[in-house]
Amino acid sequence: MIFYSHTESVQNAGLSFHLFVLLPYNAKRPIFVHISSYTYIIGYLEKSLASKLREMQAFFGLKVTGKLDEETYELMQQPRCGVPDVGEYNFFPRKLKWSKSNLTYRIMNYTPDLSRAEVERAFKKAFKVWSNVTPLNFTRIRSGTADIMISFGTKEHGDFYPFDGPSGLLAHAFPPGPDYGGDAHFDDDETWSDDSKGYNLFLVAAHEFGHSLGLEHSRDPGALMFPIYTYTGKSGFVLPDDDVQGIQELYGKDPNPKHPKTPEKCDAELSLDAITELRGEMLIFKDRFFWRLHPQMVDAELVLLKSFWPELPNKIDAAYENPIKDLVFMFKGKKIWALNGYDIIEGFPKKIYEVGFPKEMKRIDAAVHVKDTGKTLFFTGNKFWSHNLSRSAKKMGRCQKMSRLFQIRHFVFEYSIWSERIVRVLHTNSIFWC
Ligand SMILES: [Ca+2]
Ligand SMILES: [Ca+2]
Ligand SMILES: [Zn+2]
Ligand SMILES: [Zn+2]
Repeated sequence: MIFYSHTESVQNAGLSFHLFVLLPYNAKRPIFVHISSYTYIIGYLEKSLASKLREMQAFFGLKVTGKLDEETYELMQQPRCGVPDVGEYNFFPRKLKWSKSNLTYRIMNYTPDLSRAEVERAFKKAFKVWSNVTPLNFTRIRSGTADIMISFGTKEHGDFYPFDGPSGLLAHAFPPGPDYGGDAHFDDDETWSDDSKGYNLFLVAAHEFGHSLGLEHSRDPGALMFPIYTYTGKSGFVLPDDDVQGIQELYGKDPNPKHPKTPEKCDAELSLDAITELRGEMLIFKDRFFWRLHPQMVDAELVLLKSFWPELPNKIDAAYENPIKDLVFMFKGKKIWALNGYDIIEGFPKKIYEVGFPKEMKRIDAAVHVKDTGKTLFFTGNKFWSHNLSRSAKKMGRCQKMSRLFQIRHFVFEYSIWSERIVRVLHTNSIFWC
């Protein structure tokens, strides 16, 4: 036996462990051994073939025989990832993960099957699969040591996990750690493609990088981390939920998701885009949605804005109702829409300067129609206008400075137009009875 290399030193339950890779002369695979300052060896030896087969059969939901029966043999012939499904890494009770969120990768060499640009695009896209749903960022470096070193190789390629010629094992990757931790290797005896021919490099890479980030194989046949290769189509790859759950368990969610979230009405951080009444109901706008709140109902109904008004933009700036005319006005940027129920009134959208606002005005922050006076108040920045849109479009009311308080998020200010002061400050959620 020889010690191959010292790969990492980790803190676990207050003890410092060193991980060594032990190589018997006849071993096809390294055996991992724990050595701590207290015990020389907390042992682990290569399992017998029968027990390996039993684990594999259990993993794939086959009949557990411990024998190389036809079903198991067929499964082993399928193109697959070379990372063991159950085995060496499971010896460690902890989850391996990177302790930083900015990771680097380097492409060490290229396959002759694709152009360099295609290879780079496939890897970039594969990293994006994971950075889209986590706080992780990946940067490509062209020299030096990256966290994730990517290479193509055939047969024995320097890590004692030899590849096997065409098909069978396609690739493998090491879990997070120093040295070869995180590194991903691709079998260049395969034909790599950017479509359905041979093996799709992007798909295999996205799977392998899952291992590079600390994910193990999934038993979910729909998951990207399922060990058997399945081509899932040319366009629009969507990371399955099982993988999203897995990676977010390790790294948490993306703080700035590009995937739109559905707002939660009782979220303490809730801020709203606009509120208006419509034929006795209150409509509360947020992003792509609005809540309908009927005066007799406690529970607000959440609806997609486009399901009511497909032509309207999402995330509107302001809205108000003129109940006498049965019209709702909505604002976004320099545009204004007038709506009668589901219908947009002819001639709209108009530009806000066409209805009397200054040309340089970029947007309206909020609007409220006061029934008792028939006037509408428009707020923008720290100013507000009192105005009657539908009567005299060109005649603007006086412009006044208002309290800066109106700009604080998460709160609603109840302002009395009679006493001209704020009478109540409420949490935004209070309109939903949270
Ligand atoms: Ca192979
Ligand atoms: Ca590495
Ligand atoms: Zn794998
Ligand atoms: Zn390798």
